[in-house]
Amino acid sequence: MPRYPSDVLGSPPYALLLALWPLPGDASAHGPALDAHLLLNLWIALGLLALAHALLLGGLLVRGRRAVGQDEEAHAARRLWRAQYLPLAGLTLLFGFLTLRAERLWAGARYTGADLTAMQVEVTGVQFAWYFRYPGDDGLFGRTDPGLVAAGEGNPLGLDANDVHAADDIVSSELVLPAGREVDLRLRAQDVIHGFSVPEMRLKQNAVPGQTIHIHFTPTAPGNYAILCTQVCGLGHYRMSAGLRVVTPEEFAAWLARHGKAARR
Ligand SMILES: [Cu+2]
Repeated sequence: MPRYPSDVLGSPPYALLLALWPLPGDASAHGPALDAHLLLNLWIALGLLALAHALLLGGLLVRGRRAVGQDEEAHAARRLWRAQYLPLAGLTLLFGFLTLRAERLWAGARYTGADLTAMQVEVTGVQFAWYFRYPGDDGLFGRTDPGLVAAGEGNPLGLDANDVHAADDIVSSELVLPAGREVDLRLRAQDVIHGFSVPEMRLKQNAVPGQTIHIHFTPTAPGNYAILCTQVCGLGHYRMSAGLRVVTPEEFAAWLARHGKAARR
């Protein structure tokens, strides 16, 4: 099982860079492509840094000489093109290419919406905890009402017990997902803006009060991962975390059945 993107990319320069500064392991289907793009950016920046120094050094040692018969003005214009316009045009093309590539990778893949078969899970951020809701056997989320929120009485999301779709909803403080299946998360916040982040899944998205924000991904590697809050959301922000447990589809079915029964009791 590859632990670092370098294992996937396999080339010595990538491996060298990552050995010095390793990223968290990749555990989602879209992660390796994002990592490869990040590393491409870093290598290009490193190359440009080296080139800039070489040019500066070269400029100090070798002064451009005016060709015989060339007048001063034409010489200055040539220097301007070579020293400013051409590098600027090159950089513009380079940054345009990197931006378009990033847009295709990130915005294109992340915001085109999940497949219709993706599993639905609602994520709610509240000072200072994360709650995860599964729709249960009927596949529909029940109604919630802010007036019914009572974390101390076991109803942190304010589920309306009179709604027929609410009875089988499963609310958990741990996010459990099956490996290899796409999941569509709907992010919500009860009080202030929270930041949902799972570094190993290469996911980071704000949860904003009054909005339902979708992010989708496919976890690939079973294991335990930390879910962090990346927005300073109050005095207890430092302890706002939860766990993501990626399990096999069989383990997930067993977990869901166990919690489903508990929810209906
Ligand atoms: Cu928070």
